[in-house]
Amino acid sequence: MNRRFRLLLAALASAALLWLLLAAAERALLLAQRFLALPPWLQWTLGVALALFAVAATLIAWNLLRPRRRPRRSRTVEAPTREHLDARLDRLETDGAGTESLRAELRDLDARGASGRFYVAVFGEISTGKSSLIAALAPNAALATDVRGGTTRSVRHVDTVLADGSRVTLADVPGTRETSGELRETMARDEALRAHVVIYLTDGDLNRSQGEELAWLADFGKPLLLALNKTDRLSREEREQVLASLRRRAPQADAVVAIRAGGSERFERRLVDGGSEIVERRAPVDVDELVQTLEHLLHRSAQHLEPARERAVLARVDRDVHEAEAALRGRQAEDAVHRYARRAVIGAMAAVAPGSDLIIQGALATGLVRELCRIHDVAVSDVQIEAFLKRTRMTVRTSASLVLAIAGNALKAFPGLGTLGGGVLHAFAYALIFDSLGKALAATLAERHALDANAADARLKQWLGETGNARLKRLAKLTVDAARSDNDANE
Ligand SMILES: Nc1nc2c(ncn2[C@@H]2O[C@H](COP(=O)(O)OP(=O)(O)OP(=O)(O)O)[C@@H](O)[C@H]2O)c(=O)[nH]1
Ligand SMILES: [Mg+2]
Repeated sequence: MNRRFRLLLAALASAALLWLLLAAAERALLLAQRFLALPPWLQWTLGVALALFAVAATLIAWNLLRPRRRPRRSRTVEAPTREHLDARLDRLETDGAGTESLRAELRDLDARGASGRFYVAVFGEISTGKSSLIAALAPNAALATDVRGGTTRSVRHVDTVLADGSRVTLADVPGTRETSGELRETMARDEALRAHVVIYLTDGDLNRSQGEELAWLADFGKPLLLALNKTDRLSREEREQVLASLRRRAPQADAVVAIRAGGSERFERRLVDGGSEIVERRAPVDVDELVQTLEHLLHRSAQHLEPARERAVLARVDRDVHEAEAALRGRQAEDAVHRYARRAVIGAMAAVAPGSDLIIQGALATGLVRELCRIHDVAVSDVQIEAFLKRTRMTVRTSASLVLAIAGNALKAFPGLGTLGGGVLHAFAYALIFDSLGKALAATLAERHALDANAADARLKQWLGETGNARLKRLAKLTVDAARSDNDANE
């Protein structure tokens, strides 16, 4: 488009706009004239209606357009009730699973709740100055600090009284992100969950993993104080920049403060002979702002502190109970599969004339399915079981030659099997089939919490062809043991 043409278009558009404005003005004047010509009572009614309309429109527009503040923190972590957890722990104990560490965690929860003390965990990456901060807050407690990362190896509690008289127990925990310090990191995280307030320490701007750690802590909904340590290493400008960045990147933190928890400073001292020497001494600490903020947080949110702490601990115990339940179900399912595979072997050995076709032994297979569903708390009907077994029978039938070939190889590989005489080929094949069926179904139930025939059947196909040496050896032993015990019982 050339310049002249664009100018012409602009001129036309301006003229159109002017014409529209004039038309609108004319209309407005006309309306005003008509309005003035109205009787006063109508003028008032119309005026009030127009004013109400304007107020309502403004309110609606404000509601739609006003900048929304982000909710300060996402309280996403949910925890079960204490009664619910206790009942699940009781059930685990009845089934012989160890629960002592989880019971101890709950006892600790009660003890801290009853103590009337505030628990404050100092959390952060290694060498950010956690132990130094605790030493600054409780000067009489001896704590090790070291320039080498990873000084604090276990959780340590230090009691102190704040200026306002609050009785506080500070927890010094191992630093996170230490090479091969996973166990200590778990220790630190668990302790952070047991605290009323967490002080998250950093000695610079947040890196990605620190950001994730902070978000994880914030999800438990307890007060979170972000402290920038080692500010002596920063100029005033740098310090303000880092603080601003921390506030921006950690909106979940209730407060962001700058501190100086320790370290040393070097200075040059003039000697009497005119010379000089470099002297190193403990640097003065500056944690006043942190202490004041901590006192403020403790008292401002006093009524929320214990519930949030309790919720965090219960959520963590819940996660562990869940894992313990899954592990227990896994063991129980394994036992059941072993038992049924044994019975299938005994059944095969006892058969007068073992058939050339491999068909899953009906009653045993039904029993196995029922038991695995019971272990996994999955309700199933007889019809569902029958439909599932019908399908697996087809799969076993189409895999029969593969299964018999595996059994044949096992007979050669494990000489003990050969001594069992006739029927052993089928006996081993049944051990393989029941083991595969049990494993496939148990894994599917654990994953889907339902008897999903498609998924279980797909797994069954895989397991039937699985010929790892350890597996075949285990099944050979199972076959020999079952067959021998059956012989012994018959003698
Ligand atoms: N310059 C300076 N150094 C500090 C400051 N606070 C702590 N340090 C030094 O940082 C190093 C680590 O301090 P620690 O208190 O051991 O750190 P930590 O976080 O407990 O370390 P881990 O227990 O290993 O995770 C030590 O050399 C401290 O002297 C500070 O404010 N300024
Ligand atoms: Mg330490």
